[in-house]
Amino acid sequence: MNAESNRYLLIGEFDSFLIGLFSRRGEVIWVSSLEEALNQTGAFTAIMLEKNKFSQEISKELSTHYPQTPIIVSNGDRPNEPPPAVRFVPFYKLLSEEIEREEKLARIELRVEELRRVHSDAKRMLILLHDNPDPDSIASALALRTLLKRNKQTAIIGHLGEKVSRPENVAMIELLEIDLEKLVPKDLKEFDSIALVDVQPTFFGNLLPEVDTVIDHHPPSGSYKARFCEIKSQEGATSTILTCYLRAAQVEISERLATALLYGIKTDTISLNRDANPDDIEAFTFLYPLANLALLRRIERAEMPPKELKSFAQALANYWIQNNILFVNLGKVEREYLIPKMADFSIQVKGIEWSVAFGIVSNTHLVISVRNVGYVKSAGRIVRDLFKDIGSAGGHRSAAKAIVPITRLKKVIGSTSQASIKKWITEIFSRALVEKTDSDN
Ligand SMILES: [Mn+2]
Repeated sequence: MNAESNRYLLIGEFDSFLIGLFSRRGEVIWVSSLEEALNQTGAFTAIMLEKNKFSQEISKELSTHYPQTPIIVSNGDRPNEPPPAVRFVPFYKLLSEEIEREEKLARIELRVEELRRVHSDAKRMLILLHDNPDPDSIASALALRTLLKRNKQTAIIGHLGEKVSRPENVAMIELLEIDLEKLVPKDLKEFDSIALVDVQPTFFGNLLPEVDTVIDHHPPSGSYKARFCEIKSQEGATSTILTCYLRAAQVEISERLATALLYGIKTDTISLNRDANPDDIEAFTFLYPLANLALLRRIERAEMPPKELKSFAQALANYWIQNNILFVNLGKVEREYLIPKMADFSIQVKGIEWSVAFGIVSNTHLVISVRNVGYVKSAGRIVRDLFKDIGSAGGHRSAAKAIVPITRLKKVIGSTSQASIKKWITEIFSRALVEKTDSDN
């Protein structure tokens, strides 16, 4: 937000340096009473209320008068039943960058109130997902249900597609005890309101010209009517949007919900590598300590079906070694975790210093996992040097990973055939690792 457009309404006794601080961020209107505050014209970025001025009544009057304006109470203790969109911020935070975060959260909280109003009259609502429910959509639905203070009787999570079959998604549904209903189009009439998460109405053709809510991170698609619409295509996952909502509304996030949301962000951003922005990272960092990581590992390492075991074994049988680097090409894989698993396995081979396992995930990305024995060059630095300009890459000393979109790969090596990928990977790693070793000595 730029300083010229910021306007702050400060009510009460504030220290002059606090006033000074706010003047640097925008225009400050400083008043001492509620009457004066209600006499102002124009809109405000935020209202700062000194703690002695706060009461439920005053905040109610202010939010009626300035309906779209966050209210921040300085140094106030949070009452047991705080009014919506009022935040209680310790004094020191008013002096720091955190005040901008608090303002942002307060603005989001106003959006949450709007969203809650849209569904407040519905006895039984539907949270509808796309036809192939994935972790991001399922987690977002759970989060929306929690945000709207509903349960599985009053908010049904459903989809119109086939039965979920992808092993991790099945594991997620089972281990987190998620009730997902398979519906047919005529069922849609049975609900008092409909919210779409991680998808937009146009996905369903002409079936849903009008819905109550749309929350999605895909680019805006076509035209439709929605009473509440939040499309944030800059976010890597819908789970990020909902995590932000839950935080802003200060809703307690259970371990189960945190695990689901963390997994949703992780899968949609390929572990924060694809299309992840600072909001995704912030949501991820916030959820991480709340989630059950043991459970998450069980979901991610959902049983390996025999078909996968076979392709794993076949890929391994065709390994090749060059300059003490063991390479394995997994070809097209459905589940990304097979690639790091293969790299981990291959580094155990005697005499090998590096292992490089790679494969194409969801037909869209080449994923490369690199391991080393630890006393050589940093794996993280090697992959960053090799891939930072054409994809995302990172890691630490002995383990690293790179992701290259197939479209970029095609531009770089001129083809996306298995043979050319294999040749390219072998060449660039051999060159980089031999060169690096030489320049070390
Ligand atoms: Mn998504």
